[in-house]
Amino acid sequence: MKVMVLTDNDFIYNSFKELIKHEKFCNIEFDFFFSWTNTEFSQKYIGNDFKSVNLKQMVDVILDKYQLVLSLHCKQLFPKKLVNGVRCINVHPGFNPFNRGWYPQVFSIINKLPAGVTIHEMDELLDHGPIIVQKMVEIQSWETSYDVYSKIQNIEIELLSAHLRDILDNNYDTKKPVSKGNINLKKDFNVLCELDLEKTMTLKEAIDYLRAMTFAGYKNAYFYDEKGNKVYVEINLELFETIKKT
Ligand code: 0FX
Repeated sequence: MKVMVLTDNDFIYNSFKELIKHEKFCNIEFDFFFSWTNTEFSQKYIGNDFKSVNLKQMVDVILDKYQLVLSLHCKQLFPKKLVNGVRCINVHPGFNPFNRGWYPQVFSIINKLPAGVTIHEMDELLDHGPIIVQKMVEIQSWETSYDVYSKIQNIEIELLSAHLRDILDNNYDTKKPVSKGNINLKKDFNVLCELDLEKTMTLKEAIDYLRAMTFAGYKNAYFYDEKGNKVYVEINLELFETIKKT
């Protein structure tokens, strides 16, 4: 069996390669690809068996060659002909159908909709198809987007370890998402980044907003001061004590 694996995420790429070293995957041929727009990977993985692909241009070749396509954080939209022509499975860092689309945990911290991981069959809509397995992750009051995302990535690998063999064998039941849910796009995230200093909210909402925008390594939230200086904002939260519920 030939499987196409698409990923633009280093952590998942490396963890997945470790996972498939297990003997139960020895009869499967995995080919790895990243998006043609991913310039960082094209420099990093030059001469490697991890190659760039433009899905739109390669649909017929893919349909001819592969029995399964795995999307492990792939930045390209899947063409309709592809999702309708071969079984395509998506590992999504969100709890479908809530906050489908970009950066789910950012929006979950703000709008309190469930966060987690969903592995699902892909259909023509974004992060939408029949659900194979999903796991919710609890967001604690002191956690930033980075903290929640780190937990989510570990759960993605945990679910893949537990279910990959069955997914390859098409040996699973699916359930329909409970509703159409909601979608956030990159532009919605960009809107959140520009802080409106005149906006009124409770301090609790303000802390939630800022921790949703805080992710180590990225400058997200900002404002312009009265002199026109651009100022980046992030928040530091430190857990002092966990109170055990009796
Ligand atoms: O790979 P990924 O975690 O996932 C994103 C989408 O959220 C997901 O729905 C889609 N299926 C996938 C293909 O793309 O994206 P990332 O590695 O660019 O970002 C990871 C996290 O980093 C994100 O959840 C929030 C944070 N981040 C990222 C960027 C680029 C920021 O806080 N600021 C940023 O500018």
